[in-house]
Amino acid sequence: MTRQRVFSGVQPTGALHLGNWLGAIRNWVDLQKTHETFFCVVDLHAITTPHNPKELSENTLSTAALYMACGIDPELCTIFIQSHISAHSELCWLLNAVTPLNWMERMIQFKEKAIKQGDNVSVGLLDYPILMAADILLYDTDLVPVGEDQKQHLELARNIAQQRINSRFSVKEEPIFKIPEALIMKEGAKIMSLVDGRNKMSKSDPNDSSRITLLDPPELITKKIKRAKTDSLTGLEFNNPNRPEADNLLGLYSILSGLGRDNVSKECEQMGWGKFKPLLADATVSALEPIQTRYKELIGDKAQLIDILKDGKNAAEVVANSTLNKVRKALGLLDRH
Ligand code: AQP
Repeated sequence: MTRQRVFSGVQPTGALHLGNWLGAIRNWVDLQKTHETFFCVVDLHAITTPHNPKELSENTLSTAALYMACGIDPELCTIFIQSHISAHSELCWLLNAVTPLNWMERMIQFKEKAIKQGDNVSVGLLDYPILMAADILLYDTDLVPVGEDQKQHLELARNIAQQRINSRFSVKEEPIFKIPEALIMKEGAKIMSLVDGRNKMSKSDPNDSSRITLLDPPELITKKIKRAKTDSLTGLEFNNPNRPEADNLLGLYSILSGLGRDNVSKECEQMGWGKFKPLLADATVSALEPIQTRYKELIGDKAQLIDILKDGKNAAEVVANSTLNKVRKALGLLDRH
């Protein structure tokens, strides 16, 4: 039986944090055992906001190493760098040509990120969801693991595929693109900032104390948790809309300790913040320790890492080029071979 295909990626816009791990990569580790998986470091997305070139290449390699340190296994999945396969940019252009501008102007993430950047908003930022559509559609993807924040982008990819390509250009009703479905992930889907429980933890938040990165040393983790925003109440609880920090930190503790929500609910219902924070710090340090150890080994052998990414590129490119050629042909571009 053929396995369903999954595609996903993370932008190398900075050090990966607990949100990227618990909301995305951790789920990929399970998916690679049951699905055919393509995991990509989406470096072309990372240049749509202001960036430092030297940091970008370092972050690209370290993101790939972190995927593997978290348990992504190149024997089970295809792991590669987006910009190494030119079909991503080319399909993006083809999709640009058929997508109405007003579909793009509705994208919430664009509006949010554009506000932060004032006059410096690039066309690339507006185009980001079309590049994402190209990423997904190139691999005949069945399922895309998405958090709440990416649902709108996946819907756009589906609409472009169905309404702007398949229904207009398919010959003999044979669809050009497979229409991908969202795979909504379970508990821990959204990890919030340590300095404001109403905002998500993010790589690009200028405040370093807002996130715990996967490579933070134990002392720094403890310090960040000690400083994390709390409230003046004793006893921690889930799901109280007036206590977003309690919900977030308790949620983190339940996942990182492996105890689960019911157990930590009981354990912490009478607990004060002073007692809780060291527990959370210890659980975080212990959960990250094996990832950090494995990361050091991987990043210490760059030649091997680059070989793995080359193999991934070669495998992914065959699939990507085959889809791209189908689209080129359907749109009437003269065969280049
Ligand atoms: N706080 C979060 N909680 C749960 N999941 C999260 N993800 C990101 N932040 C959280 C998930 O990580 C994957 C990769 O995200 P991305 O790098 O492509 O872009 P992003 O969602 O915009 O992530 P960041 O960390 O906030 O990066 P910047 O600051 O560069 O925009 C996605 O699956 C996402 O859901």
